[in-house]
Amino acid sequence: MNRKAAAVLAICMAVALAVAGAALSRSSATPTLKGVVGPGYTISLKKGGKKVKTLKAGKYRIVVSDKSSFHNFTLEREKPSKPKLEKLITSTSATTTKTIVWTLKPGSWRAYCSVHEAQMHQDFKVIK
Ligand SMILES: [Cu+2]
Repeated sequence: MNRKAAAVLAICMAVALAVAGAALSRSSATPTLKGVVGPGYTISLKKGGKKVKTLKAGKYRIVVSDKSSFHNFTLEREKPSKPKLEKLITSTSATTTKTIVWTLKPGSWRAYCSVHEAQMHQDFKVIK
């Protein structure tokens, strides 16, 4: 085989591998968490209809339905606090549904509205 043919073959194999890899990662389902904030002073994060208390560390699809224009939905790892893992998923003024995919690492986590955190929060653990 000449060098050019070898290079073409190598490229074809790389493409085939990439396609197979994408198909694999799609078939291994990412679990979905559902967050709801508002319209009142309530916030929740659920998995399969149940309030999240403990999760296995890993990648999650997080779908947040923000039903209020004066609350937000924030997800943060509180312990350990470093490195900082915090995400404002829906902003305060927005009334929207937003989906993110995020890797949750082990620790103590909190879903909360940063404007009214004292009354609007849900704590949960992420374990290895
Ligand atoms: Cu709020």
